[in-house]
Amino acid sequence: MAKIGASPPTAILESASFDRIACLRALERKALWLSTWMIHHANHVRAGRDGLKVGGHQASSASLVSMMTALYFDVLRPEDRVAVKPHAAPVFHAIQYLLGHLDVERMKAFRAFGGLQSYPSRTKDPDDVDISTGSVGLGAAHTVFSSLVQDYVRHKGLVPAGGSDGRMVALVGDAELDEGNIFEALLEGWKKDVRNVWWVIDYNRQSLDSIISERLFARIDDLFRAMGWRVEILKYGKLLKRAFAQPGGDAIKHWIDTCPNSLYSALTFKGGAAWREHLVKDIGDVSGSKALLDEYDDDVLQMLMTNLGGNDLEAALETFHAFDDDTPTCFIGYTTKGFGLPLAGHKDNHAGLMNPEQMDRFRADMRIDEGQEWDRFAGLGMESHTLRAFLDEVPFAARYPRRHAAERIAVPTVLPVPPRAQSTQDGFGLILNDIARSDDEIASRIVTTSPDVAVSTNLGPWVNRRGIFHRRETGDTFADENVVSAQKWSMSPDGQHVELGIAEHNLFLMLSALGLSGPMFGARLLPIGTLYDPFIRRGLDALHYACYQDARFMLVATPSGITLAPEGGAHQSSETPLITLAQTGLAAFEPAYVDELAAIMRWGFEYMQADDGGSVCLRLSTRPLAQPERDLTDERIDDIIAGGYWAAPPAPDAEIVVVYAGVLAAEAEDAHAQLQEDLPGAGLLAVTSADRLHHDWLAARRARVSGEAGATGHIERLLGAAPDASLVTVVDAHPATLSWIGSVAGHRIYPLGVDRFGQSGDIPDLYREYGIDAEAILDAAARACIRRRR
Ligand SMILES: Cc1ncc(C[n+]2csc(CCOP(=O)(O)OP(=O)(O)O)c2C)c(N)n1
Ligand SMILES: [Mg+2]
Repeated sequence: MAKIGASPPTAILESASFDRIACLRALERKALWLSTWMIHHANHVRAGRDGLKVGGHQASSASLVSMMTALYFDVLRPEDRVAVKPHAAPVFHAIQYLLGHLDVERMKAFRAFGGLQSYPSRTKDPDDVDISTGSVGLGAAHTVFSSLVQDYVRHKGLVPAGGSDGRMVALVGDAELDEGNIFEALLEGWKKDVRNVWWVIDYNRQSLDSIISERLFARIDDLFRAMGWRVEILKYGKLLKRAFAQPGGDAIKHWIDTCPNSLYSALTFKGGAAWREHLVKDIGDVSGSKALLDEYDDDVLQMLMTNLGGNDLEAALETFHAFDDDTPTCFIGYTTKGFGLPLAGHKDNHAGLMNPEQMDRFRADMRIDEGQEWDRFAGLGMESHTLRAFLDEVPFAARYPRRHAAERIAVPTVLPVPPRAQSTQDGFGLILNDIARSDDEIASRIVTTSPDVAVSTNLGPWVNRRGIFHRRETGDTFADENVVSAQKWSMSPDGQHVELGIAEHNLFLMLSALGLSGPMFGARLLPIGTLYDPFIRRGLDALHYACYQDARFMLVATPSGITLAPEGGAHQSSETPLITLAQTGLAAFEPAYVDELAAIMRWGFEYMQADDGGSVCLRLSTRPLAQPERDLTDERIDDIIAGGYWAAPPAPDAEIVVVYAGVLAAEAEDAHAQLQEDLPGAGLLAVTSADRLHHDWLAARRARVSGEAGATGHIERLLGAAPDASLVTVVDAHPATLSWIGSVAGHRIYPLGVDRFGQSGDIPDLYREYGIDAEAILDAAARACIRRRR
C-alpha cells in the first residue's frame, strides 16, 4: 500500500529560491491535509442525523493539490478567473482558508446546511468562487466564453484601459473530456480566435468507475492542437527526470511510457515492492537499470515512480511560469488520483474515504497534534510568521473579493409598441430595431447572440444596424461583390451580435458568460439570446447552470408550439413552458400581443439588473394576430408583469371562465364571445406568465405560513372575482402549464393543451386535432355547465 504523505521531502530538491519553494511546499502539505481533513470531519467527526453518507472526494482533491498550490499561491493574478474541477472544491476552500478568506466554522460545515458547498458555487459559497462547477464539462467550457466576453468588453472600452487581461483558467478532470459540450466549446473558441485561456487537465487517468484508456492521451493532444491550442505535457517530476539521466534511466523511462494505465495505477496503490518486482521482471538489467533500482529502498522507489509532473510542485511552477503570452494553452498534468494518501491509485477510490485509523496515521505523519487539526500552521516545521509574511504577498490575493459591483444601465421609461407588428416575434425584432436606432445607453449595452438562427428569429434588423462582433475585422463578401441581400454580415470589434454555430448548448454558456460580465469584468451587459423554442431542450443543463450562477440574460424562444404548424413534430414544442416554469432564476412569459411584449421587455431589462432579479424568458410566435387597439394603463402593465389580467372580467356569479396563454388568445376570445350569448357573466382571463403567477402564489403561501395573514398572490386575487366558476384553460403547450390553477382556490378545471407529439398541418387542422380550437373550448365549457347543473 502506498506510503501516507509520500510527497518528496524538501531536502531532495535543489532550488535557487529555496525560501519561496519551502513556503510553497509547506502550503502544499497544508492544502492536502486540510482538504482531506475537512471531508473526514464532515463524515466521521460531525454528528449525522439521517444515516446518509456525507461524502466528499479525498482522492480527486489530492490529485490536484500540487498544481493548485502552484497556481493559487504563485502563478495566478487577481484578474484571472478560475473554474475549479467540481471534486476539488475542498482544495479550493482549503486555499482560501489559508489565505484568511474563510473562518473555521465554514470549514467545519463543509457539505452541511448553510456551509461550504460540495462543488464550488459562485452564488452559495462565500469565498469568491469565479465560475461554478458540478455538472462536469460546463465550468471548463465556460472559460472559453468568459474569455470571449473579456475581449468584447475590452474592445468596446467598457473596462478601464491599461489593466491587463485576465486568464480564464479551467482545472479539468480528465474524464470531463468525454462530455460533448467540451468539443462544441473548443470549436466555437477556435472560430472566434479565443485568447487567454488555460486548461489544466488533471490527467490522473481515472474517472468515477474505472481507469481511462491510455490511448486517450494522444487523442486529447491532437484535438487541442487541431483547435489551435498549444499543448504542454507535464509528465515527469524532477526526481524522475533526474533518474532518467542516470545509467539505466532510459530503460525505466521506456517502461513507464509503455506501461498501461491500469497497471500503473495498481502498482501505485501497492507500493515500492510491487514496482520493483515488475521493473526487474520486465526490464532485466538493461545498461545498468538494476543497479539504479538497487539505489532506492522501497519507500523511495514508490516516491520516485509516483513523481509525476502534475504532482511535482516545482515542475508545475516551472511549466506554468514558462508561458506568458495569450495563446490558449492546454496543460496535461500527469497525476495520481489520491496522491499522498493511502487511496492513491486504487481504481475504486473516487468516492473512497480514509477510515479513522488511516486518518490518525496521516495526522501523525503530518506532525499535527490532536486538537490542532484546523490550525493553519501546525506541523509544518516552519515559523508561522514566515508563512504569514509569504501569504500576505501572494499575488492572487492582492485583491479580495475580486468580484465587481456593476453599474446600472438606464432603461427607457417606455419601449414604444411598433405599429406594424402582427406577431410577437415580429414585434420583438422591431422593438430591438428601434433600440438599435437610438443613442440610449441601453443600446450600447445590449448584446445579442444566437446559434445560427439570428435571421429566422428576427434579429436581422438589429444585426444590420449594430454589426457582428469579432476580434478581427472581416468584410462582407456579398456586399463587396454587390450581391443584393437583406442582411449585412461583416464583423468587427465594434459589433454587438455574437454569432454562434448551431450548438444550442453553447448559446446558454455564452449567455451565462455575457450575463456575468458585470461581476466578472466590471462592465454590465444586457445579453439577449434567441433560439427556436423546442431547442431549449438541447441546452438544458447549461441553461440550468447559467441560472444557478445567477447570470442575467433575456432568452427569446421563438417560434413555438404546434402553431409552428407546417414545420411538424420535430420542430414543435409543448413542454418548454413547464421547463421554464420549473427553472429557478428565470421569469418566463408568453405574451399574446405586441403591446404586452413591449411592456415585458422594458420590465425585463430592469429585472435583469435588480439585486433580487433574475433572467427572463419570452416564448414568442410567428402567428399573426389582429392586435388590440388599446393603450395599456400602468395598472394593466403591472398585471401583465405579474402574470395575468382579466381580458373580460367575470360577473361575481360567473359559471365559466376561459383562461388562455399566448397565441390562443384568438381562439379563447372567439369562444368567449360565443359563450357570452348564453352566459353573459363568463370571464376571459389572459395569462401572460404562468411562471410568475405560480411563483407568486407559492411565495404568498409561504408568507402566510410565516405569519403574514393578509398575503395574497396575484392569481388568488384574480380568481377572487369568480369564486364559483369552472375554468377552461387553453395553451399551445402541455396542459399542465395552466392546470395547477385549479388548486389555487379549488376551482374545477378543464385543461386543454398539447400532450402528444406534434405533426405537420395548418393551424385549423392542428388546433382541431389537438383540441385547442374555439370549438374545443366551447365543448369543454358545455361539459362544465352540464356537470354543474346535474
Ligand atoms: C454531467 C455529469 N455527469 C456525471 C457526473 C458524476 N461524476 C462526478 S465525477 C465523475 C468522474 C470524474 O472523473 P474526472 O473528471 O477524471 O475527475 P477525477 O475525480 O478523476 O479527478 C462523474 C462521472 C457529474 N458530476 N456530472
Ligand atoms: Mg480523472
